[in-house]
Amino acid sequence: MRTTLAEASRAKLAKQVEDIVMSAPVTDIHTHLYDPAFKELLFWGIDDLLVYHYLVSESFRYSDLPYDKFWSLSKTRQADLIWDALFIQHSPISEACRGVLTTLHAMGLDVKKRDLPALRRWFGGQTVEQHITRCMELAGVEKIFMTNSPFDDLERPVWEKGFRRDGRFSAALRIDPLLISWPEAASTLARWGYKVQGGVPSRKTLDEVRRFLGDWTKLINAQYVMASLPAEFEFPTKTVTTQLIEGALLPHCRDHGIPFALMLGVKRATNPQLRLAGDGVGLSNLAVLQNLCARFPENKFLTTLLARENQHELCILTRKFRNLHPFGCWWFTNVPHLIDEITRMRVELLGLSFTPQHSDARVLDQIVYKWQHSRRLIAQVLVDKYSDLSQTGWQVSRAEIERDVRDLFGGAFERFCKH
Ligand code: FIX
Ligand code: ZN
Repeated sequence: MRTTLAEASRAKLAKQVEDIVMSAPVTDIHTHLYDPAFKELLFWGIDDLLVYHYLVSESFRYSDLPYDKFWSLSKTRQADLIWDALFIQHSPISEACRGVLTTLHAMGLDVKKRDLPALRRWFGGQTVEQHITRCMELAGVEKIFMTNSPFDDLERPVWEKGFRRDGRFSAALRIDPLLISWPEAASTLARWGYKVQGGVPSRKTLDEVRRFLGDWTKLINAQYVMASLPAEFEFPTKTVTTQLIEGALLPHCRDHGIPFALMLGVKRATNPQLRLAGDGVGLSNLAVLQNLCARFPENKFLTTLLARENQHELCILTRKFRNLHPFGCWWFTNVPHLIDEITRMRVELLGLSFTPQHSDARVLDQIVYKWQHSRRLIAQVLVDKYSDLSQTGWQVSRAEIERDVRDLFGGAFERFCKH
C-alpha cells in the first residue's frame, strides 16, 4: 500500500517527537521520595511496589479479609496477598498494576515467570545507592523534588542533625497541619520554642509562624512551600486559615521569592479503614485560586487538582493569571486517558506554559513506570499538535521541539519559580 507524502512526513515528525520526548531529562517536581540520607524513609523494591496504597485499595475489591487483619500482617505477607489477588487471580490490567510490570520489565526482569520469590531475591541483591542511579537513569529523571514536613517525627530529626545533601534531591516545605489543624500545629510550634498562641493569630503569632517558615525554608533550602487542601477549602473566609495564609504564609513566600503550591480536591479518609488508601476526591471551588492570584499578584502559585471536572476551569484561570502555574495529572487523574485529555486540553489552551506531569512516587522504582507511561502519552499529544501545525505550512525544527520539551519537563517550572 503506497504511503502518501503527508503520511511519510507525519511518520518522520512522529519519530522525531517521540525520540525527543522519550529521552529528554525531566525534573520530577513532586514526589514522596527521600534523599538516601533518610535511609528507611526512602521506599524501594518489589514489596514496597506491591503494598503501594493504589494497589491496596484495588486488592480489597477482591478480598473480604477484615481490614485490621490485613494491617496486622508483615509487609511481605501483605505483598503476597496483593500479588496473588491482582496479578495471579486476575489479570494485572489496571494502570497501577501495569506500572509494576513496566518497571520490572525496564529493569530486565522476566515478569512472565510470575516468580515473586525470584524477584525478591534480585532486589535483595541491590544496594540503595545503585538502585537510585538505576531508577533515575531508566526514568530519565535528573532531579527529584521531595516532600519535606517538619511535622513528620521521623523526618525532622534527620534535618536537625544535618547531613551531606545528594544534589539530585531538592526540597519542598510541606505544611498541611499549619493550615488544616492549626490548634494542634500551634501547640507543636510552641513546644519547638515559637511564641505562638492557638486561636485567632495575633500579629506576634503570625510573625512567629513566619519565623518558623523562614527557619525551615533555610534549613532544607526549600524551593517552594506546599499544602494539600480539602475539596471544600475556600479562600478568603473568616477563619484562622485565611489569616495564616494572608498574614504569614504569603508574606513568607514573597520574602523568599518562592511559590506556594496548592494541591486541591482530596477528601481525606473517605474510608479510614483503608488508611493511606482510603482518601477520595471532591470537586474544588476554583474561586480559591482566582482570589489568591488576583489579591496577591506578587505571589506565585503552583497548583494541581485532583478532580477531572476541575481541569478545564483551571486552564481558563491560568490564561487569566500569569502568577499561576498548573502542574501534573495528580493521583486519580494519573491514568492514560485522563493524562491524554488533560495534556491535550492544556496544550490547546496554554501552549507550553505548564508542567504536564509529576510522578507523586512513594516508591523509588515507580518513577520508572510513571515517566515511561506519561512520556508516551505526552509524545502522542505533541505529535498530533505539531502535525496540525505543519498542516499550516509552519515548520518546527528539531532544536525547537527539544526547546519546547525541555520547557515542559522542568524548564517552565524552574523559570516560574525563579521569576
Ligand atoms: O497529598 C499528597 O501529596 C498526595 O499525593 C498523597 O497524599 C497521596 O497519598 C498520593 O500518594 C498520591 O499519589
Ligand atoms: Zn503527593
